[in-house]
Amino acid sequence: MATARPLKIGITCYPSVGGSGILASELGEELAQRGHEIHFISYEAPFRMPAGPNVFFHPVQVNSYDLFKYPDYTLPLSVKMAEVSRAHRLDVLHVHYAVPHATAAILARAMLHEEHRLRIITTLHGTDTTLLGRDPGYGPAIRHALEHSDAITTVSEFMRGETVRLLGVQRPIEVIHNFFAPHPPGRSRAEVRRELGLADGEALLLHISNLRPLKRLDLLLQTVAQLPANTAFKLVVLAGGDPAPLLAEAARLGLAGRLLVRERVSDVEDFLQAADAGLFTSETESFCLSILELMSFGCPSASFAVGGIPEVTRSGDTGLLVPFGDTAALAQAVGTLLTDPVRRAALGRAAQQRAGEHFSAAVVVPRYEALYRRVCGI
Ligand code: GMT
Repeated sequence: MATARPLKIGITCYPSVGGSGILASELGEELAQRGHEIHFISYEAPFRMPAGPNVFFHPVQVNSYDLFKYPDYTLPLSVKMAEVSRAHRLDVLHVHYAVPHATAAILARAMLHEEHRLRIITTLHGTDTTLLGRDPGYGPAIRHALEHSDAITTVSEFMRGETVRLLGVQRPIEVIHNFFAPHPPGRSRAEVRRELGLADGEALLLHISNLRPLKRLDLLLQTVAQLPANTAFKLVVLAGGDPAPLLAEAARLGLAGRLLVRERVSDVEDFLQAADAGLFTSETESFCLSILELMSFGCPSASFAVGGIPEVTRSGDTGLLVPFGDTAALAQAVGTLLTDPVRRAALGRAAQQRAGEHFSAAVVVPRYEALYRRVCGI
């Protein structure tokens, strides 16, 4: 039987630290390992962009002009998308996060006319629907780009529902959950804990995020402040944004001694394997990749049950979820994770198993490959 030919796939994402860029980079890495040719198109190489003989990066150059009050990225991006698609005969352009990537892709396809039939897949990741989808200055453009994409995917059922509700999209939307394919940690658990200055018996409570307002770091600190004073732990925050306000607020609450912040961490697996529990306090999350990352290392998290999080982790089975805003209940959940090693281990084992069964590269990446082949008819 003839084997299907490898595909030429363009990927556009935000290159900075953030779940959609991380997912897109890991997808590119997995697809390249499966023999496909991957072309990343963005203003910078993605934060976790893989290296390899069949991985290419095409930077988008944005020039600045005095006549513009606001620099424009959409047009140079669309020109680069068309150029790369034409030069490399891309089968598919897979854009992660609709704004402005999906609109630029539709424009690129229009610029190619009949000379090259480019298929566009748009994956919605979160605030491209839940925040910008509500904005009258963006909503109609997002809806237009979705209606003209060859396929739309969302990273959770929650996101699919929000996309229909907020944008009125009538076309089929396929839910393809996120995956995580951990790289082997570079350092041992003991080395990481030593580097962080953790004492023997002190638990590591991990929070990973870009620190934007919707992560509700006020509630994170309020939760930590409610833990009994004799709980031995440090809160380690891997920050993808400016940590100054968090540090200031922690100092104000007398929590400075509890908090350790690390910025632009690329060896995330080192910290994931060293963590005892995760803590997340977002007011919304389409998925929450960080909870999955911790699950992959057998580490349970405590979180508010918002957005797509209950699709990722099952409360009482693979983690602990409480209603949004109830910091007392969340503190109690975190306290259980930090002080009950038997419960923590049981939740962690179930979390790792769930991550492997539902959210591994082996399960998820073939679904994207099947989608690419379906829209291309090959
Ligand atoms: O939509 C965003 O806020 C940005 C995006 C990102 O780039 O980090 O985050 C979203 O995508 C991630 C990957 O699919 C999800 O794990 C996050 O839950 C989601 N963020 C929100 O929904 C707030």
